[in-house]
Amino acid sequence: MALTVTLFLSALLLLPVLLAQSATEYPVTLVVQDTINNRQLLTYTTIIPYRAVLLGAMRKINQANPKNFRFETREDPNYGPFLVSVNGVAGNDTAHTYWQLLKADGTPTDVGVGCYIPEPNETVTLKFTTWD
Ligand code: B12
Repeated sequence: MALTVTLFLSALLLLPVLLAQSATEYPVTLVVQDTINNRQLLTYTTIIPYRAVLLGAMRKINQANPKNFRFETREDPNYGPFLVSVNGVAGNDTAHTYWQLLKADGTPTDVGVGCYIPEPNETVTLKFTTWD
């Protein structure tokens, strides 16, 4: 009996937390940086649902600004979507260029656009750069 009451009370206490999580939306900002082609730094902000992935934020930004923000991905059989191009600028294997994904602290994400979950209010940078 005591156990049942304890379980019931615990569930009751957790309920507001669960409801708050499912209703939460937050802004994320996307910066597009391409110093290789001397392009102007571009910044976009959108609102995403709780723990949505970066690709979802990019799609929302594209829908809101179809002329100013467009991108292409290629499906990798193992790792999911690979970001091939942003605003018409595509990575190139021969030139060793690619679009790198950087977290707010400037370090690269350890997963691609289809898996990365931005933090609330995080600024993620898409940086056109080279690999060695
Ligand atoms: C080389 C390499 C790259 C090169 C690939 C270019 C090239 N032509 O060689 C470059 C520098 C472009 C690269 C980029 C990134 N990579 Co990388 N990469 C590797 C590495 C070291 C070897 C891949 C390889 O050559 N395999 C052998 C070949 C024969 O197999 P393959 O299937 O043909 O390989 C292709 C895929 O691996 C693909 N690829 C490489 N990285 C990534 C990342 C993602 C998300 C996708 C979808 C595909 C992909 O490119 C390879 C060549 O075409 C692996 C780690 C490892 N040791 O496996 C990480 C690895 C695959 N990369 C990883 C990551 C996270 C990235 C980035 C997202 C990093 C970032 N924050 O920017 C970016 C991709 C961004 C984008 N534009 O979408 C992760 C993927 C983990 C995951 N579950 O998502 C790995 C496993 C490393 C890690 N951190 O653990 N990568």
